[in-house]
Amino acid sequence: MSQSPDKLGALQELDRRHFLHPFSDHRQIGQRGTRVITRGEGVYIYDTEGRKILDGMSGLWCVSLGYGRAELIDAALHQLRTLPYYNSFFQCTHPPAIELAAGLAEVAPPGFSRVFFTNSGSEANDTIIRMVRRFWDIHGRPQKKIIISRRNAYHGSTIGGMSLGGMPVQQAQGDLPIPGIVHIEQPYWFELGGGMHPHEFGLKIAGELERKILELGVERVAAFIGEPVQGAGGVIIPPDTYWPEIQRICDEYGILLVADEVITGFGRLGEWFGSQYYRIEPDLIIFAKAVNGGYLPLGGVLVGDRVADALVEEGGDFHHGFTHSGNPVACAVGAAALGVMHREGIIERVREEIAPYFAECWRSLADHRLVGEARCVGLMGALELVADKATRARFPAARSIGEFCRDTSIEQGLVMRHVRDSLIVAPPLVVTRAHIDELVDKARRTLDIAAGQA
Ligand code: PXG
Repeated sequence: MSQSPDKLGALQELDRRHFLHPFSDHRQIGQRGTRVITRGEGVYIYDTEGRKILDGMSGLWCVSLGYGRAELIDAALHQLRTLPYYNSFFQCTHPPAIELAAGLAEVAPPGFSRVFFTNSGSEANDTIIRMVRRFWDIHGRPQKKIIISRRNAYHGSTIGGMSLGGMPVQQAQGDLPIPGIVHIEQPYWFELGGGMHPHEFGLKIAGELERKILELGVERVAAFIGEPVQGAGGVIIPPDTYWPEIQRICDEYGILLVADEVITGFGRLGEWFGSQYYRIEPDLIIFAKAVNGGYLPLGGVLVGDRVADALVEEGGDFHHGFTHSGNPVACAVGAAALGVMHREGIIERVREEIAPYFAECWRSLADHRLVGEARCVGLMGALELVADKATRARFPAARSIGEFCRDTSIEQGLVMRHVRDSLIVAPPLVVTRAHIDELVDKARRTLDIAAGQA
């Protein structure tokens, strides 16, 4: 499937001239060119030069069932032929959205029976800003508007999603965050924990939520939002004490708890939802990406009964929705993906077999001289790259060792992503032990090459 150098060059040139890429420095694209991915099969992607690359990031955390799944493709084709589009406004509905909504209610934690569909995680996060504010309005508490989020969170790229996120460099473009969103510290022990035991650190950071609620006044606080494990922020795995304390605080002050499960949903942590892994009981769950194996744009909000009852019984018209809310083709693929997850016991297999094997192999990288920490949970892993293991000192900022490793890794035939000076992976849930061996071998080779240059 490799293409001639001429064809590749022509594609890259058209790309450079016409395609404004998301989250990309276009001058760099112009200088370094792009990798043109043409095909995917199982857990591998192929580029125009015919190179076979293990997809250690599941696309962008979404292709959880691998590429080329006949069940998903057939479901899309069948639905395209039957009814490619109809809306779900104005008392209309259609079978794929109904079937997927019911299927999601079945796998959601207890107390979730309703779903609001969007096309992306970002739109789902914009939706919850309106939904939690609407919830408190319905309860006669219109002054409860503030949503508390965390630094280094990622909740999407729309104005609402980016405001909820906690990445100042990104927020500086477009004068964000919007009013009514405030941020507290993240549970990033390796970076911020110093000499503190992780348990003590988890409690301390969670305690910031309580202090912030008291500072703002509980009568103004509507909700807290967090990713069970921060993904784009660098696979930040909270200490065990963190989520129970956050839950206690949300319960004590009666504020809504929103779990953004765009990455942790649908088996990534070996449970249907990361909330179940951490035993938290959110009021709203954001999903997207792996809901339909990443084959088509689809996201949404699982709406817990506390909020759904208010919206449904007392709320009247909720003036919110998108042309493609519950798109029939995207939903049909979602229903098919749930079917695959059930039939093949994908989630149980992650929990019982593959995640423990991944943990054993991934953590073995901790002995490498560049690795300050090798952490993982479910099928998410991160390596902290350091110049000095004992002091956790980083490399000078001018040398992006993370970016060097990302590029080297692709040359070795493995997609890893870098976040600052860490490397992260989130392979498809269908990886075998042999794939994990390959992933860890290639990651080690990458580290060796980087160490040779360091
Ligand atoms: N919430 C979370 C937790 C996410 O990870 C979104 C919301 C937004 O979803 P949409 O579908 O609007 O993109 C995300 C998306 C990265 C990367 O570099 C991560 C995401 C998106 C793009 C890049 O890791 N996550």
